[in-house]
Amino acid sequence: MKIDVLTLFPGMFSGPLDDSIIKRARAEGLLDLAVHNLRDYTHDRHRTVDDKPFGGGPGMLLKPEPIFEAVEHLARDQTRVILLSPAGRTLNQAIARELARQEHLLLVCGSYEGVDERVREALADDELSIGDYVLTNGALPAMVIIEAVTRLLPGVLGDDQSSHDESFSGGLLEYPQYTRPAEFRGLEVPEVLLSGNHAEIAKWRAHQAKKRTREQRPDLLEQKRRDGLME
Ligand code: 9D3
Repeated sequence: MKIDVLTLFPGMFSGPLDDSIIKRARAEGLLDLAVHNLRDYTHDRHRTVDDKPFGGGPGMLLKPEPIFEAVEHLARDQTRVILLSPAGRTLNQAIARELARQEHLLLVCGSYEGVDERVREALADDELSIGDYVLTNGALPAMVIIEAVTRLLPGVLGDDQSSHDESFSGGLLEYPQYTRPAEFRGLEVPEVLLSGNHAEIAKWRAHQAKKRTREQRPDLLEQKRRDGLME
């Protein structure tokens, strides 16, 4: 897969993408990633990327010309152009899986100022947020998407991990897990896990997963009910 990123902060991308699974995916040619500075698509002496909103109001907006020029330069027929903004659909595992099937992603990072609406109207195939909190720009969200998508590309992770994901995507949080020692600073591993009784262990895990989901993420149980996956 090819991923291009368009950002005002290309420097933020060195480090996170040079490590771990993304580093390996790039080295093995499974991921071709390039980060582009939006200012390189300006033509004036000050490399201007923003301007005041028509109609007034606080702050500035990313102006359309540099973004249009950059996208027209970088996009091909198969490209999915994704605008990152707090007003987008919220990223989830289903969206990550869909993005992982694309040939080419072009991630356009928003900035605190917001973008001229014509970018949305005429350029973006999709608008994504990573959650309901305010960041200063779309660079970290772009890296989150790159990470979530890259680990789903064929050959990046072992089969083990992929099948494990499927069960998480089944809609519950994970059950509690323990490793040695069986007692640590007076904290004990639940007896059933040491019992060797695999039927009992499976029952315990299912119960714990459901309890944890009810306590931490009741919205996931509600979603399963709506999807008709329960009882
Ligand atoms: C001033 C009103 N703001 C709307 C809440 C405008 C605004 C705030 C922050 C516009 C852009 C930004 C910068 N954030 C992103 O570009 C962004 C983001 C985010 O802040 N949270 C979660 N996901 C994303 S994806 C891009």
